[in-house]
Formats: sequence, C-alpha cells, structure tokens
Amino acid sequence: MAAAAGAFSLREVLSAFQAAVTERREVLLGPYLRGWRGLVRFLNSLGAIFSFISKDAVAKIQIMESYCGGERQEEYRTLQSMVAYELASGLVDIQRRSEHPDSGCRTLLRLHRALRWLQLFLEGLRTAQEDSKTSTICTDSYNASLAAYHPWVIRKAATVAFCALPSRNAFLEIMNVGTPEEAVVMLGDALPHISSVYGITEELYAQHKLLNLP
Ligand code: 1PZ
Repeated sequence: MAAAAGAFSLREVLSAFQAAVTERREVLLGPYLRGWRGLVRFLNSLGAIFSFISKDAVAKIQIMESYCGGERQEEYRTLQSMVAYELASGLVDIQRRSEHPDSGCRTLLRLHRALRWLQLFLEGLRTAQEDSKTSTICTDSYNASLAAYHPWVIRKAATVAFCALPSRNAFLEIMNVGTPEEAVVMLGDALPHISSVYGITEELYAQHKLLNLP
C-alpha cells in the first residue's frame, strides 16, 4: 500500500540526505537540515515523551539555519565551506566553550553524532527479526554511539523514553512508506546515503581535528 497523497513519509525525509551529497562529495547544508527537520517532525509524531530530545535537536537545527540564512550564507552553503570559513576566521572554540559557544562546527558535530545513532538504529530495525523490540534496537544503537557523549541523567531519560517506542512492525508502518516489507526495502535504499553523509563529515572533522569540540 502506498502512502496516502500528501501524507508524511519517512522516505522523503531520508532522501534529503541523498540530495545533500554532491558529485564532488560536498555536503549541502540546506538538504541536510531539511532532512533533520523531517526527522524531528517524525519524532514529535511518536509522542510527547520524546519532546526533550526534539527540543534540543530543533535548537541546534535553528542555530544552523540562522547561519545558512544569515549575512555569511555563501560560507554556509556546504559543510566544507563552513569548516574552512569558521576555522580561518577564528570562530570555533577549540579548548572550551567561551567566545563562540554556538559555532556551526560544534553545533553540527552534535547532529553528526546523532546521525550515527540514526544509522545504527535504522540498520538495526531493517535487519532485525520481526518480533524484535524496537526499544532494544534503539537502546543498543544509542549505547554504541551517542550515549558516550551524554551525562548519566540524559542517558537515563533517553533509556526511559525508548521504552515508549511501538513494536517493530508498528514502527515500520508509521514510517508511512507502505507495508513493513516495503519500509524495509526503502531503508535498504536510503541507508547508504546516510552512511555517505556520515562518512564524509567524519573524515572532514577528523582531518581538521574537530571531533571533540566542546
Ligand atoms: C525514535 C526514538 C528517538 C530516539 C532518539 C535518540 C537520541 C537520544 C538523544 C537524547 C538527547 C537529549 C537531550 C539533549 C542532549 C544534549 O546535551 C546533547 C549535546 O548537546 P550540547 O549539550 O553539547 O549542546 N545533544 C545531542 O546529543 C543532540 C541530540 C539530537 C537527537 C536527535 C534525534 C533525532 C531522532 C530522529 C528519530 C527518527
């Protein structure tokens, strides 16, 4: 069954990450942030228990959008141009957050780390047995990625919220891509693009020693 016309489908959200990578392996921030907006919308549809997560994601998306629509918007067209510009202009706090607490580089790094969680989670969902628990897949992906960067209280709150996730089949259905089988196929098509965005970002940040920005 195809998603109803106009209905919100995770297929379009994930395809934004495909559109974000250019032939020259640049990451376009416009589509990248559109992808994030869609993910937040989807997260909100899962219930109010996730709102502490979506609020933080929205705050970070907004910071990035204000750079992308601001005075220096040409510098924020791609991830590569943003990193080059902010570093050359001394706009990144390297040791601790002080003069530039909300640089594009540090803000995007938080989204980038969350993208790793998304990649692991969706891959887990795609390849799991039909009767697997979404909350377990989610907790395992979280512990293998984002959890390392969060203090105890956030890890605890996140783990509690994960218990509210619906079963694997119900989750695949609310993605609005069609049957669970169709959703699994869509994930198989979409995940390589998310991996590619993640890989390019990771490499760029590693090159410039930005992976631990405070
Ligand atoms: C489907 C279930 C959704 C699970 C989402 C898994 C991620 C759990 C993350 C919990 C983080 C919540 C609160 C905020 C934490 C912030 O301290 C950190 C670091 O930022 P800083 O304090 O340094 O400014 N923020 C983040 O790590 C970014 C988290 C973004 C999470 C986006 C999730 C998108 C989910 C899409 C669902 C399809």
